[in-house]
Amino acid sequence: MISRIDLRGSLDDPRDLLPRADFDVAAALEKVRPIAEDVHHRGVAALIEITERFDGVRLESTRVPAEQLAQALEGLDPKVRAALEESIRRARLVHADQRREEHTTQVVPGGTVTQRWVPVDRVGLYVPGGLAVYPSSVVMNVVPAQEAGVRGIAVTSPPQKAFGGRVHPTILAACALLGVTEVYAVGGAQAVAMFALGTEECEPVNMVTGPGNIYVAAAKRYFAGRIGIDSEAGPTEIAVLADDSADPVDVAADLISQAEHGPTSGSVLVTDSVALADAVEAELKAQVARTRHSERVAEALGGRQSGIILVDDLEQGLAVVNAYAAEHLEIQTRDPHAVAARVRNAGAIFLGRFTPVSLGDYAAGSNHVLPTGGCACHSSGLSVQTFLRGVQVVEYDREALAGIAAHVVNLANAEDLPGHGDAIKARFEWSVPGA
Ligand code: HSO
Ligand code: ZN
Repeated sequence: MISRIDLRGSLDDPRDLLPRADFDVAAALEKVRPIAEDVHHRGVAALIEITERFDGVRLESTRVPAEQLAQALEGLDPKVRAALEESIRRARLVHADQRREEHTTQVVPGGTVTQRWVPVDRVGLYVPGGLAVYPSSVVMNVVPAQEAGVRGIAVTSPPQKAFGGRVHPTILAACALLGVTEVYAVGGAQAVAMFALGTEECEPVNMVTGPGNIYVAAAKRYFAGRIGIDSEAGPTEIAVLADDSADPVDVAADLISQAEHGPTSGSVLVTDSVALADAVEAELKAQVARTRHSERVAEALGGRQSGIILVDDLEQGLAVVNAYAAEHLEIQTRDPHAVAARVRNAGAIFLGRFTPVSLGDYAAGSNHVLPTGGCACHSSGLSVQTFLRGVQVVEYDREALAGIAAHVVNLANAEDLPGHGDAIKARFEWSVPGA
């Protein structure tokens, strides 16, 4: 059911041999363009029509009324409420620690550069619907934005036909628990267009974050530049780097846990132990048969984006996981710390037997909005930093400027931009010794 890729003895660059999902954002851009244009020209009327077409729901308004948020919180199962509250508490602890302090560097006496960190003014946070509902993603989007000090926070999520055309009540309840009052019942590319362009019912935002389907990713790419975005999220993936000390039952359960997101999710085991590979494969068969979403799990595990990769040793295993740059990387080896210290590319790393990815999905305190599809080699998961802009405040007094004036004038001349040099000379009666 899951394919095997044997890299033992191979000296090739593992990059081209790795299992990877097809996620052609560029192709989806074509579908996004008319949606973006329609929302641009017709605003809410376009959103209502597009939502009817794609979600089968006729909205009266795109904005979720305050009473619906209150009702959802009232109706929330107390066990789910307690779990969400604990998830929020832990996420706040971690994200509050990511805040950055203003820092001043004295470059020379009288010359300073201060690095300030300023939150984005207004953000639009996307919470996916689809095969599952993700109240946990409300927490993972909202908490870092709040801890960064973002003042305007709007959340959007697709309306659900099965819930009377409303946003899923647990998502609404999560918003209410977090104190978010501005919520929209719009999904897909049209939601990103709504945030980027603004409508009669929604002020435009400066930044959109959060995972979504390929059309959400394409819409983020379409509007990037006009607005800030986080990385384009593709299907979820997990890689497990394991030696013969790993428990095949745990490993199989963890591979299934992320395959459960949908048929395009990627689950990859990298191991130097054939015995473990055999045992995990047998366990997968047994566990997939009894897991609730066995059909989509089987499809995900059997897809070209999943596989068991055999390597000679952990050294080669590290080369493989660094090339793969997994969204989630579990290390199930005898000395996970030593191995983790050598991982360069991963969205998040989960160490040892008692740190499964699903802990991180809900309540480790870490963020679960992470770079997928190999983007972990250049991007980070959501954090307070995502929502901060660095602004440098520069101040030199007369002596400090005099001390560097000749160098600036000479560099300006070297670039044939003498007006730049003149702006320095003007401060010193047009005479700068050494220039
Ligand atoms: N594994 C997903 C997040 C998630 N899992 C939400 C369950 N709920 C992407 O990191
Ligand atoms: Zn998950």
